[in-house]
Amino acid sequence: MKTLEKASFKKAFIKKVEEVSGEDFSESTAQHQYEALSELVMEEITAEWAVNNSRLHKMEEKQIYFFSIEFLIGRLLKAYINNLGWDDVVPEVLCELGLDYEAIQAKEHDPALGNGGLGRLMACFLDSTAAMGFPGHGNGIRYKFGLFEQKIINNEQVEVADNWLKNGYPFEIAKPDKSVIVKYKGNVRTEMVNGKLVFIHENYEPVLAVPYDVPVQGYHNKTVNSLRLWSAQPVEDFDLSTFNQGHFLKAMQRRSEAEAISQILYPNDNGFEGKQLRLKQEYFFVCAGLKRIVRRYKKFNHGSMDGFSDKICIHINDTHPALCVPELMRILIDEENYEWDKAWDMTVKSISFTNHTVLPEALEKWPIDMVKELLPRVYQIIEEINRRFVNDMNWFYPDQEARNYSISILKDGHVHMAHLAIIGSHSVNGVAELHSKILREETFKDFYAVFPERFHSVTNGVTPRRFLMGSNPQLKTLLNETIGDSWTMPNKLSSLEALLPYAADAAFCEKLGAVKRRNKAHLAAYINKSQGIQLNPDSIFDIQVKRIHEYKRQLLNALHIMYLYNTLKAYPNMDFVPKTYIFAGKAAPSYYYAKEVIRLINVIADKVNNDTTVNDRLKVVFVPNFNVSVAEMIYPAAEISEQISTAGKEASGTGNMKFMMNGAITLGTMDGANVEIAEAVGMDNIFTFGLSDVEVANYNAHGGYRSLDIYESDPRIQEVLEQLINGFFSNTSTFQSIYDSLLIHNDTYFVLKDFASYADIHSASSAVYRDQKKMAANVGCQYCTLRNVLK
Ligand code: 26Q
Repeated sequence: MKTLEKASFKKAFIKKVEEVSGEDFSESTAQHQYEALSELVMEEITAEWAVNNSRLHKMEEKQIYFFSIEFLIGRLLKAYINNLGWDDVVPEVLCELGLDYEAIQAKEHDPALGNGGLGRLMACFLDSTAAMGFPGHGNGIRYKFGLFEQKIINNEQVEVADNWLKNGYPFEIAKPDKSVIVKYKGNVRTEMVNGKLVFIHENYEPVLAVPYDVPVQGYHNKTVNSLRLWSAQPVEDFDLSTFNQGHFLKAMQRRSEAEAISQILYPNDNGFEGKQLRLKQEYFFVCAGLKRIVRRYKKFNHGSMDGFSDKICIHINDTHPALCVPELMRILIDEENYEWDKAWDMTVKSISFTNHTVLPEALEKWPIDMVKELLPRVYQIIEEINRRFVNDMNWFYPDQEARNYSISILKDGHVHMAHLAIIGSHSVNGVAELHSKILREETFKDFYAVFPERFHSVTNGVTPRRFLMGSNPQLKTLLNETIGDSWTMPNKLSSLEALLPYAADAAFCEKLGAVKRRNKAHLAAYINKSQGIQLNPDSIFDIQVKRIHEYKRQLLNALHIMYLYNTLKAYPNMDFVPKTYIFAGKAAPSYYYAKEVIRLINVIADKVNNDTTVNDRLKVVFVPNFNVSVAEMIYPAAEISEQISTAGKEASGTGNMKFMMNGAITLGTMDGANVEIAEAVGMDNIFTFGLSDVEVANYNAHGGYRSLDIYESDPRIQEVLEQLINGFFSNTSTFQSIYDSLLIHNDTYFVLKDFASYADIHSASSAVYRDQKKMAANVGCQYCTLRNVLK
């Protein structure tokens, strides 16, 4: 890496600001400064990017392409500056010029091209891949509108369109010359050509896919990979003057239908929505991405696809890109003239698949008629894949009729995308040990019986560059001063184990506490400024931030706070460790119940925060518009990380890891990657509670448990449930649907069942906190867990 020379950078920056603003430097705004800094960064990166791209074309190394319908990349300016090693010079120069680096960074609209876990995981993988110098690239959609912005109005979530491109985006390069055509609808005709049956897709509706590339810069190395995002456009701009009235309207309709494909990200997380537009999106980036990869490979290999699977990995992130399987088959058979068996072998060798959820309502299945109409040739291929697969199964397992039916791709009028993905991949993985076990033993057990060698477990990881070094610079400095900086190198996070002896070092623990205190004050200042709520930075910051979903059980946390409030009111003089409960997260706009939970949390916050009798001892905050930038501010300020999903439901969780690497203690169920966190830190350094996945499964096998039993036997629960419907927290409204779900619909997510053990573990955690020394040692111990957290 070239080191940045301070004086020349300062000169170049001033010049650039004047270029972008057309004004004297003294007249410039933070927006101008942001644009100038971004341009300077891009100039540096693009030079190296070109070198990387030409190296890539030589195919010396195997290349991986991550296909994902979401990439939740977060802001890039600071990440680029840190990766370039400019983080010592840039802030200093800006400071000398009297500018505010944070304000400049805040001008970057945080791209929200994902919902949560699965989209953010892809962004972390891209970061790690580049940091380790591997050639790996993303392939996705350039949504015009990302995930909605969340406002809280009258305690409720209100969605506002996320027009993230309105001021332009400085970190992308449009490559219209690399556009490709994606074909929808129409019909397939067959013809004999030279004794061979060929398939001709005709009368289709073409859409132009235009790629925009975003550089993915490695950490202190020369690697620059690419995230390619496709934008949908009409194939040609019609010469409107030649159209009569009827054609004009038709032409305009075609235009907006094409543009609609990349117009908006579906805001559902862990929930399937079977809309045709979504299926169009799925085929759109699959078809466009594969076309360019194939074209590039053939150019390298003198026009032949032979050897493709030795050089190219296609990784599909959940089932959303599962059409890669039939689409690659279509290319190999229809366009490259391979025989079926050879094409199938190449396809399966190229493709691998990660599953991210076991919730039945999130598993994708598309009505056969919809797939047939939208993608007639692709559907024929799916049918043939299925026909051959079912034949094979019946041949090898003639006595397994029920199982052979259960694993087919086409059944009950639907295309089952997970089945397509498993059958078409050489590798299938879950995202934590427990989740992979559930895939093998429950969700995909019939596939596991047939293809045991395909199943793997790859526990998720998160990038420490963004979520520790970038978001918590003071902790980074303290760690460097204490054990040196070898842990900052890619794949060397386990060097943090050198901290273990310092868990008993009072001076170190004091410094660690001081860093935490500053991060808490920083978050408190943000909350005070944006929401006008004053927090006590000496209270425990107990934080739950993630999408709002019944299985994640924000409700359990909320009910427990209601109970604590009731206790404080009843026993005003009790010994109580002050607590600040912080929530953030978005609910899918159509998920009524999740939105009711948001409303409940805000209603509780209003009541508790305005009650002067509890004041400094209990505060509740719902931070609006949780996104990557807000997350980066929240994790470093946490002492307790709430990871309280119903056991067996959270595939992995990655927020749990981000909290942990900032020294928060996990309070959670034995679910997802919490299990591995518990193993790494030891049971003394984690607060676990609740039913196990096996206990939950046993109850479910017998129709659930009886929530009324708990209600009848626990007065704390009786009180809070009655408060949901008697207007106690808000005299204008009640929470009947939540009450009903718990008592009438028998509490599917075991909220009441786990309440007592949740309350117990909270009071145990307060007891530890009271003993500050123990707490500090505990925080120190967290670092040994990092061996689990990737690269
Ligand atoms: C499907 C069809 C139509 C519309 C939307 C969807 C859809 C969209 C997003 C279905 C599922 C998702 C997202 C799933 C997800 O993010 N899962 C999370 O993945 C993380 C990374 O592996 C895990 O850590 C989390 O546990 C898991 O919930």
